[in-house]
Amino acid sequence: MRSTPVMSTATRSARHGPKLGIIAVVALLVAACGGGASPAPSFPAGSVVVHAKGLAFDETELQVPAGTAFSLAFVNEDGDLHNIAIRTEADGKGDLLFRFDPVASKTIVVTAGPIPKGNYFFLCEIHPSMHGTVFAY
Ligand SMILES: [Cu+2]
Repeated sequence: MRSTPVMSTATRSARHGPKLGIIAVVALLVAACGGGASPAPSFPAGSVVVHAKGLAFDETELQVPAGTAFSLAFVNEDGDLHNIAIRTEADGKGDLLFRFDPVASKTIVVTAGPIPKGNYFFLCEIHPSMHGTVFAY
């Protein structure tokens, strides 16, 4: 049963290789754009993923590993500049533990930490109304 479809696929690939290649690329693009809820699969394993859209973060609580560097993937779907700064106190106060420069309409992956175990606060430095809590544990 199984050998018949496999053989016919192989035969089609041989005859229409380039065409199938184009179809595969289109399928990947659709997969990348579709859904929206699930993070893109291209980020490093274990990445903390944050989206910014409509002047809001999609996460208000970030759980990050304490005492070790981690990968932070930031997807800014807005044309507005956004960034993330992690501080020891809310409202942009306290010590600055981490930040990256604002980006617009862009996805970046940065290395953050190490941050000691504890509870912290993150915000967009341009739009302080975009904020949330960081749990390093
Ligand atoms: Cu912002």
